Amino acid sequence: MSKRLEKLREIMKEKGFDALFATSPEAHLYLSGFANPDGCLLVTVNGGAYAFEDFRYIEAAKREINRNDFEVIMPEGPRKEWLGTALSVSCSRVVAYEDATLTCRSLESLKKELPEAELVPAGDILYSLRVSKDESEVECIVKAQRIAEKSFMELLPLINYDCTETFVAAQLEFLMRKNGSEGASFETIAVSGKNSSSPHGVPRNVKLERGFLTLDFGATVGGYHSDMTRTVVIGRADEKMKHLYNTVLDAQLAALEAIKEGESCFKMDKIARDIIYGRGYEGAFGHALGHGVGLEVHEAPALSPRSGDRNLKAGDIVTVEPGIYLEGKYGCRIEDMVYITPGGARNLTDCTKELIEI
Ligand SMILES: [Mn+2]
Repeated sequence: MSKRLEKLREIMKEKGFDALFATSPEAHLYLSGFANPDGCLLVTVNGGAYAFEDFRYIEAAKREINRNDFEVIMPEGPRKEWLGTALSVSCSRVVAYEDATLTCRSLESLKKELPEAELVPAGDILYSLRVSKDESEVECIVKAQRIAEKSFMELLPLINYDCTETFVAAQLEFLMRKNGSEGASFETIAVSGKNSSSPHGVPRNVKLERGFLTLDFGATVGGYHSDMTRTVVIGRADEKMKHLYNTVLDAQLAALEAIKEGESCFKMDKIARDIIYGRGYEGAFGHALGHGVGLEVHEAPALSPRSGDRNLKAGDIVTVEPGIYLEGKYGCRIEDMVYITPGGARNLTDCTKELIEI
């Protein structure tokens, strides 16, 4: 049995779940190793595990899913029949559902279809497994990151004053696909001039403004995301812009220097925040220092003032992305991804942070 299923069943036993009905694309990929956004899985404690795949996916599912772990089934007829049968043959009464992603409407249908089952929220059970990345997952994320970096370097010579923000975003996404990405990790951010003061600004169909150009983007490999941000300058940076850029960079380098297994997530945020606020930018860093990255581009743990007593653990992959945003003027952010290792940390990002003027 796969380690993931083994661990999942252990936690299910502890929680008193007889079965987990997994409906999110992330859970499907994580547990079965096969991507089907419309498939669903039933993992039982006392019986087997089932992967329900429709006609569009069944051939690939049979090829790619480990049959020692899952019985691969193309369901026919109404769900209450095939799901109900799987539950009754495994004597499953307490059935956990993915409350983080299942819609209210789907839950109501499930309740009607499975009147014998006690439906309970799965809570963090899958997230707690997913947070620690194994070697194969790190490999996917590193591959995605290399694609993103290569694409960024290929993009730079293509940027000129006639480019629009939407063109720059599209070009970067094209380069990532060309270099082997399955898709963009999220809507690519390419914001220039005044638009760069919005941390998650939307690219406009207007020519690049002089000043900062912030590019926040990621590639995906094997369903795993990368995430990076670089800020370059269109034209020349004046002294104030250089001061701001160097403050963001110093804040990031200080956090990167400190980050390692056992350190507190809160403290990592504070190290960067203190530098930024201490140099005259009080209140201008309005988001968290970082977040976990994996099958979703934002997952646990957060490096934030609200991280509580969560400490970094070996296996975590987190971003370190301080920024400074001056309303009505401009903004700047620099983001790397870090893998927390036993006793240390490894920066997964390999890309220049020198101030680039275009
Ligand atoms: Mn990020």
